[in-house]
Amino acid sequence: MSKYDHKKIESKWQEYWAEKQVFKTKDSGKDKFYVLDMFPYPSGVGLHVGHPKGYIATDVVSRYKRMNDFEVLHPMGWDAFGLPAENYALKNKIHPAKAVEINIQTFKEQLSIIGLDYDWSREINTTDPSYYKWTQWIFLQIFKKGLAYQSEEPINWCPSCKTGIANEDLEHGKCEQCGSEVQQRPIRQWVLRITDYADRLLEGLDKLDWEDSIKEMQRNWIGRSEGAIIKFQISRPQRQGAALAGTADFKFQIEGFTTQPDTLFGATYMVLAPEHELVASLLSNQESIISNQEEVDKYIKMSLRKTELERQETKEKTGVELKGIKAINPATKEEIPIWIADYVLASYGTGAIMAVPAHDERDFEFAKKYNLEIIKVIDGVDIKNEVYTGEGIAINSGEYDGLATAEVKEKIIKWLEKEDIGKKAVNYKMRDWVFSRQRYWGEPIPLIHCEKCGVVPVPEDELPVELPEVKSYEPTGTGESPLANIDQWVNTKCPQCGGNGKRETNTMPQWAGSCWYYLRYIDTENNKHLVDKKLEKHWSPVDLYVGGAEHATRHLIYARFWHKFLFDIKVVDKDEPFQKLKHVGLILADDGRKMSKRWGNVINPDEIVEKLGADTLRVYEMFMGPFNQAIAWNTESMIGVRKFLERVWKLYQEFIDNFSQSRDTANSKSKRELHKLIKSVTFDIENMKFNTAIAKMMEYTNFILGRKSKGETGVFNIEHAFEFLKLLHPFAPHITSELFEQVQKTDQSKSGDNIISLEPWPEYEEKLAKEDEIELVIQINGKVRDKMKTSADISEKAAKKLALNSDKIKPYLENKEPKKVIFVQGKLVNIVA
Ligand code: ANZ
Ligand code: ZN
Repeated sequence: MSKYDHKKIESKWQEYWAEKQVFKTKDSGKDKFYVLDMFPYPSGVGLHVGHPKGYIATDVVSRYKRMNDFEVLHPMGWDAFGLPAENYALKNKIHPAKAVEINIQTFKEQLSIIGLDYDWSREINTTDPSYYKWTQWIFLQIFKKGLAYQSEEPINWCPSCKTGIANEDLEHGKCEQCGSEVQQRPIRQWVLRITDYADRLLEGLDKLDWEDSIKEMQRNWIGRSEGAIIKFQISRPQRQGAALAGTADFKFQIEGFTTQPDTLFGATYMVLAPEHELVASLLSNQESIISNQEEVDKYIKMSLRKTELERQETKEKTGVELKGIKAINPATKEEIPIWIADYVLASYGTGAIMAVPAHDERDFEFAKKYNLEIIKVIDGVDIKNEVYTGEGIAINSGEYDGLATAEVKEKIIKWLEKEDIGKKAVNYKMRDWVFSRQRYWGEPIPLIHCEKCGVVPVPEDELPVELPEVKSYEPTGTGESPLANIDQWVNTKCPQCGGNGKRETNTMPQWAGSCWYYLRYIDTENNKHLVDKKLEKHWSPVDLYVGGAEHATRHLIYARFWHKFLFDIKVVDKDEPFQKLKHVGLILADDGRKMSKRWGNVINPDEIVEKLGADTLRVYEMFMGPFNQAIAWNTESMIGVRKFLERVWKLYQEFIDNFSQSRDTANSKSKRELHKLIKSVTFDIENMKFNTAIAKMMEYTNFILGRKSKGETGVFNIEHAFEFLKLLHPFAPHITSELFEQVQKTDQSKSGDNIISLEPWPEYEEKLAKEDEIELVIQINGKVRDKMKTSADISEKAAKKLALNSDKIKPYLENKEPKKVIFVQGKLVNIVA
């Protein structure tokens, strides 16, 4: 009997697949299935065992779909621009382009030994000029539609990475790349109007087959709030004895955004963010309107030193009253004090609020601390809190008293609009997307600054604007990219007037290339269009997209944004790119921590492939636990998987050695087991429950071996032999290819050179696949009190009788008639006593 030599088998089949181009996507006219991995960014350290988990899963699905007669598109490529690649290159003193090339080589080798069925003829690399030509092209279309603008607003500046970064690239207020404390610096930036798409990004979620948790993260990130903007007039109270009359020409006002206009009668003070422009203009006013200027100045300086996050997180609220002015509550006509406090953020809403301490916790805390008036305007009690934040019936609200919150809201907004002192408003947490970086390793932004014409797009036929060679790609730290130092490249002619122009030297952020790569896989060679219209229509949307939950917001929002834009300009046919999304749970180290060089707990897939084989690695990673859950590595359990494959190998070797028995008719028990297995493995793969699919195949193998060892005949014939291999094939493609070939060669009745990867998926007969025995659960008032094995199609009458006569049940009934007995076919009997 031959030994299971995984090395020989795995390299044999990997070579065969590559040479025969078995997995090349064709134009076959079959139904399509597009299954996509989030392409990796090829880092210097290579893959650890966590990375391939998602790739193995898409490979299982891809192989399964191909066997189900779909034309499958399963491509792979490299997301290679961006800070990590550049920082790695700087550290190792090689050009980023060179570093990327080396790293891709390593990654590709590591992936190839796992036996993934990618169509490598469609490989893409975001740093390839023929690719980023189209990234630039999309940017130009966005620019031409007025959705890209320059801004000088202060943004986060990382002093160590020496570049501006978007809010969403911060981790707890620090640079995500290097952990440095960021500063606020005004730098000229290109910004994309993603907020124009906020509502569509939100609504689009409803029709997507995504996990709820990820949809919820997107909803929170977009953060849509409905409410009103209300204008409050500012007055200067008559000071005793002072000649400060004449409030009539005093035209200042404050606009506050609120989600609860219904609480207007309870607004007892106002708060401005310290950066609010009104504060600056009041302070610089010659009449010295604010009487405590010094105190106010000091407070502003102090709060500017804090990051937004610190401001939101600090427990103890602080603030200063702006003395000398008051606001007028438009509903009560009362004068209320105006404060500045840094718990109000300048970047949200209008940067000013009406404070309702009776019904808002932050306002309450603040009012308590500074002794401000608290007026309840909604009737209700919160047992845990002094503040009532729920809905209820209005009180202390004039003509609105007695009405419910929703109604008050509506009526007050109507009144505000009629009186022209406010209007309905929607606000988003999401900001426009800061889209430029002051670094070398990114797509150049294809614009030219002309003294006469302003900003002029590079003509499309001159794309790509290639990254020039530089002597030093170190960041300059001046707020300009290293490209700014290359005069030859920077100085150019204006495409519009022919005069002197300068190229834009900012580059695009790391996220740009991944915003549309899934479209390029459809048509990688096209140099006339980003993607051919007909092909795009055929292959879109991506049917299944798999990747890490860390991309739940940024990548998946940016890509949806660009896709919707491309839909609007009629480049793509559908307005959402990814129909189904599944997220991969992390693989943790065996110590339960994240795998990291820092902890020295990284497990390398190459070693496992070498020692135990790719099939063992693949089956183990799919068997570890539910696919989307984090789970710790366990070497023993992996060895268990290897033993399973060895048992399969042995089963088939014996089968081949005793091939004359292969035509035995299958006995009925064995037949049923096979059909049940086909049904459940099919269901499990469709639902990405890979672990249970594998568990059932293990049970099945044990069943067969057990029966065979007892000398039973008709347990495992030629039909079983082929069908089981096909079920296992997506998970363990090498060993199953080899065994399939061996069985075929032994079987004289077949011509014998089919390969299993292109065989049809097994079908099952429903009546054979039905469970014949079940565990009938017996409950009393919903609590499980007994379980018993019965036939699956037990009748209602028989099941009830069985339940009522159970020794475990009788004591609960105390000889009384139950009120009701409920029967669920195939599952349970519930007795209501
Ligand atoms: C009055 C009010 C009464 C409020 C009440 C809440 C409860 P979301 O849901 O996040 O949109 N707010 C508005 N702008 C703010 C800013 N720049 N900084 C800090 N807080 C701000 O929250 C909107 C609510 O947060 C607004 O509604 C406002 O307080 C506050 F019983 O106005 B509310
Ligand atoms: Zn010009």
